[in-house]
Amino acid sequence: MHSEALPLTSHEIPGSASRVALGPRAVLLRAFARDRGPELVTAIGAAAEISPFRHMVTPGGWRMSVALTNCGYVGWLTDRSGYRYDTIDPMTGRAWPAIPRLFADLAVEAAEAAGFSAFHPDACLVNRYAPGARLSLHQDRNERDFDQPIVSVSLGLPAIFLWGGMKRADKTQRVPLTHGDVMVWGGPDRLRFHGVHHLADGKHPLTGAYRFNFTFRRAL
Ligand code: MD3
Ligand code: FE
Repeated sequence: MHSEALPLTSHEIPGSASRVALGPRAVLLRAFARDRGPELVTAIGAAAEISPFRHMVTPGGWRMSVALTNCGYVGWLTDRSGYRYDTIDPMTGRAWPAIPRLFADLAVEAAEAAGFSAFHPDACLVNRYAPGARLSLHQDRNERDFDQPIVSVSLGLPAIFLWGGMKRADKTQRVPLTHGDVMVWGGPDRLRFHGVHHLADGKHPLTGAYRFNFTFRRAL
């Protein structure tokens, strides 16, 4: 008995998810999480039953078009008094849900694939984009240790990620992100300005009219 060898697509060949170097310590692992998509979407739904998605307000008084929630020991927040991490979800008055094992495994595997060993995230910020939602250029600097990388996972509808420089006015590069793409950022790239272009209309088989992005961080 023998079976015909089927040609494997790139994401089925172990370790061959295509890599794009976006900077000295910034790497895009195309489709790295694609096979885990269904379970990841289910886990996001379970976390959102404990801490629902909500639109937060920036210190300047703007309602964010992106809805967010968190899992982990601490969650990222914004309100009129500023940006910060907190162990308590202000909407429920209780702890955020734990980071699901499936999420943690993925974060550690992706960090290792990008050359960061011993990544122990204590926060996972989950962003939900509906068509029209966007994230303006910003830096992530509410974490204590900028030597720890950030791992981000994109699921569902595609988006254009805007990747800038060390100054807000620096030219941005447009990077298309699709379902299952994972990015890892560290070292000198950790403080780059970045954002997400307005999400286009669409329907994704797993997430419907949404894009989800979750970012694992070491906040404390
Ligand atoms: C580069 N999220 O939550 S993920 C954010 O798609 C955020 O929802 C975007 O920016 C999103 O803060 C982009 C990729 C990402 C995340 C954090 C970074 C890139 C980063 C921190 C430093 C540099
Ligand atoms: Fe960010």
